[in-house]
Amino acid sequence: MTTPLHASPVSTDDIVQALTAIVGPQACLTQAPDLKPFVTDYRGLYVGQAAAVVLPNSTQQVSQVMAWCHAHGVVVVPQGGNTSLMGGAVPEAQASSPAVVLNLRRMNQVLAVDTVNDTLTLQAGVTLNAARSAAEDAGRLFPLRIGSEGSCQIGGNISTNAGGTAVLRYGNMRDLVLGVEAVLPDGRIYSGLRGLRKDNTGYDLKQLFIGSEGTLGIVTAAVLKLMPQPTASSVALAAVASPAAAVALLGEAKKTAGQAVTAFELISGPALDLVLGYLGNVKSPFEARHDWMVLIELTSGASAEGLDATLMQVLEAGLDSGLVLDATLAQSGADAQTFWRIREEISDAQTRTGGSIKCDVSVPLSRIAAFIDEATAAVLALEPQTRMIVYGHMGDGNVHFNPLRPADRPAKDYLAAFYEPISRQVDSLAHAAGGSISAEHGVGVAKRDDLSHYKSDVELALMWQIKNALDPQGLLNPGKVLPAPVAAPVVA
Ligand code: 2HG
Ligand code: ZN
Repeated sequence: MTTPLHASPVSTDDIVQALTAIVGPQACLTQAPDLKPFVTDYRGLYVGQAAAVVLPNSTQQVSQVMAWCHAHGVVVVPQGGNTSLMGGAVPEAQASSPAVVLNLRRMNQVLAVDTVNDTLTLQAGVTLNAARSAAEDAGRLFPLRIGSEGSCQIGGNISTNAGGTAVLRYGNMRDLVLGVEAVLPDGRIYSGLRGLRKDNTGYDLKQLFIGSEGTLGIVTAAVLKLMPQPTASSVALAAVASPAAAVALLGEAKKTAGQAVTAFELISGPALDLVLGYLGNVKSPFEARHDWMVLIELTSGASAEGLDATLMQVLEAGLDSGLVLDATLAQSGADAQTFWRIREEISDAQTRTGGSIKCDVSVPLSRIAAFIDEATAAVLALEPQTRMIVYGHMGDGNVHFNPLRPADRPAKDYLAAFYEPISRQVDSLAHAAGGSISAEHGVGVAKRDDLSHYKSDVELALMWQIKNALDPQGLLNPGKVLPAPVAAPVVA
């Protein structure tokens, strides 16, 4: 367990005075109404407390804030766009000492675009949308694609190793980062802004800051990989016979279209019903109601007609073999956008409805269909009226398995009765199938204690050893990711 070195914490006034001297009065917020959006998570489920919010405008300022907080035993919670679904970016509610939220949004400069090296160098507070636009302006693609791209920031994408809808083709954020600059808990700056695709000079230190959710350092800038921009895309929605049929169809698509398969998203019947009800003005692309659908996107540098023909070939083979029950190919960019809108608004439709139990699991593709069947049966055995909102990035093995309250049951009652048993069942079935209980949303507070059931003692001890090596006082984003430490050190 980490112990703050400072027995008597400094007062809020001391903190505000010192941090104002570093970032300036406009960039040090202290009034309750100003603090509120920074201490409340995106869904309003986690509300913490902070002495101040600082908005530094340079790596030097971040470094000075961290050095001061380190010297005075003050907790710092790094924050980007505050779009975490796991409560990872807001301070704890029951903190024993005042925390400072350090939000990176003023550090929003694109620093360099190199179209020979195919790299984009930017500050951590650039939104994903702005990063994608900067790439596009240079005739390149930055391929990370997630629903919150208008507000989430590159620093947050890095520290949570964000995934999304194009992982099948391009990988997670970890696969897209070449270099990182990060400020350590004691204020030192790790300068790793290198744009190299090969660098075997010992430990790959940037990986410490990717996916560690701001518990080891604060990412302040990065060098990202750029890709060639596809010139054509083809999108279809297909109703499939079952999750197993969806997996088989993915195999067909990969066989026929190879690398061009960019996205392969699963949508359950109840998920489609929910999102269409929420969108109101969008019609179902199918005449009949189906239990399972997939959205398939192919992209390439070839011609649009050629790509449509390839996707038709996949769908026709699926229809012939009975995997596909019905299919519709987008006839225009507008159609494709509507198909994507249907998929991307499912999450908000759930948030708006309230009372969904979010299980963001991944399972090897070879076992994912059996997992979905088993987990569905287990949930319905607990509450047969549950709406099975099951969707997500099936192409990379990631399913958002989000059982939703029955329509006539208040969210509070449903969550009180079923949150624990349902998430435990779903997570343990995913784990038993060789899967992960958090595929792309991270751990934050929401899944922190669950890690102790699903990680080995060795894994947990190593995580604590790394945390203690970088942040021995436990001042950086405390209460996130790491469950209470194992009692005794693990001896090999
Ligand atoms: C998505 O894929 C996001 O839409 C959100 O990862 C998933 O809300 C969710 O569970
Ligand atoms: Zn997702």
